[in-house]
Amino acid sequence: MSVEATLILVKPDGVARGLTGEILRRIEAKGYRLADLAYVHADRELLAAHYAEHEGKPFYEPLIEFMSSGPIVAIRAEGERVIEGFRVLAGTTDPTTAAPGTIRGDLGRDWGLRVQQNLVHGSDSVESAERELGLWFA
Ligand code: DAT
Ligand code: MG
Repeated sequence: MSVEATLILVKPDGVARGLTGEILRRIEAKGYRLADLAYVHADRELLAAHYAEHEGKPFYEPLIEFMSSGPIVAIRAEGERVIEGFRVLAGTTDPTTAAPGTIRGDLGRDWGLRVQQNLVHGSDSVESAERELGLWFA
């Protein structure tokens, strides 16, 4: 048994498009528990810490700008292997090629922008989850 906690974000595009409820529904339907939930206007400092691994990449600045463009819904989700499980629910990064049945595959749009506006974030490892939950739910 390996009950884990992960950080899920409904990004500004998801909130603006009115998809928060649909995304929460999919998380709960899978059997994960919504252990904490917050409506956040993220500042640059939080976003820089959150996306530190991507600093210097061509999409970094547009990513930070996009993530600060509107409110985010931050979720602490808990469940058996939820870290990997939510990444599977979310689908791969590029919404055009993300598999149908996933959040990004079903609902994501390719807007032709410099950064993928792909609706959700999910931590990618136990270490990332601990670090990111500490940032968003300090
Ligand atoms: P993920 O969100 O699937 O974990 P990531 O951590 O590699 O993907 O990148 C963080 C975000 O940055 C991603 O959700 C969208 C954006 N991004 C990543 N790679 C990109 C690329 N090649 N072009 C545009 N945006 C990108
Ligand atoms: Mg990532």
